[in-house]
Amino acid sequence: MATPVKVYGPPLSTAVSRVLACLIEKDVPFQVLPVNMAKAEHKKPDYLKIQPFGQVPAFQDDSITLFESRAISRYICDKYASQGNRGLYGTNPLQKASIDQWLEAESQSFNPPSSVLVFQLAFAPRMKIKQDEKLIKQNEAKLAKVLDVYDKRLGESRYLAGDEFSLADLSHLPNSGYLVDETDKGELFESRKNVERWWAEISGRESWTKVVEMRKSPTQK
Ligand SMILES: N[C@@H](CCC(=O)N[C@@H](CS)C(=O)NCC(=O)O)C(=O)O
Repeated sequence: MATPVKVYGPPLSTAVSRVLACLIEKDVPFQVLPVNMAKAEHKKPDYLKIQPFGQVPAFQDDSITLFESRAISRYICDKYASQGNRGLYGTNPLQKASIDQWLEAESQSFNPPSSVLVFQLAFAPRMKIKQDEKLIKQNEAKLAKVLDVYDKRLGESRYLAGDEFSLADLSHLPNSGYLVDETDKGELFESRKNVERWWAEISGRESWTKVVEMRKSPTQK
């Protein structure tokens, strides 16, 4: 049996869970290696050798180590193209271009406001950090504008990059999951009928429910 790939970091992290959902979609055996962020293990010299920015996740497959969750996910799709969900990153240049376009939209337009909201509303209270109301308001308004664009797009096609679920949709799961399940901002999704339909479809995927389950395990935090 092939050696499992290694993912360093807790499934509670949005970026780690993006990679885990991708591995599960692609049926790639993996091992999650704990990085104790409370003890700043992600800033220690040994860890910085594989993730020089001191963040999670880091990833290892045979002799290659990678960081950046979206780059890792693209690698997994290309390296394991013939197994699991084969269309996850498209099967021709046209599909790939559309998936890349929406992956960029996720990373450049959706992620900035949504990650601020996730930190402020879901993580800051757990970490006993004071919330910044002004920042929350500003980023809610930014995210609303992004979701207006998504709502229009999702009125034209079932998923962001076309009629099939793809890496572009998957990449939205981690931040959206926290916003809908653990904050009072789920209304941003529910008030837009196409976004609401899309969210119900993508969040119900077996790969994502498995990642959410992994977060509940005390050894995986
Ligand atoms: N763009 C990076 C972001 C990674 C990231 O922000 N990771 C967070 C956890 S979700 C982290 O390690 N935060 C701790 C820190 O920055 O010190 C990726 O997608 O992999």
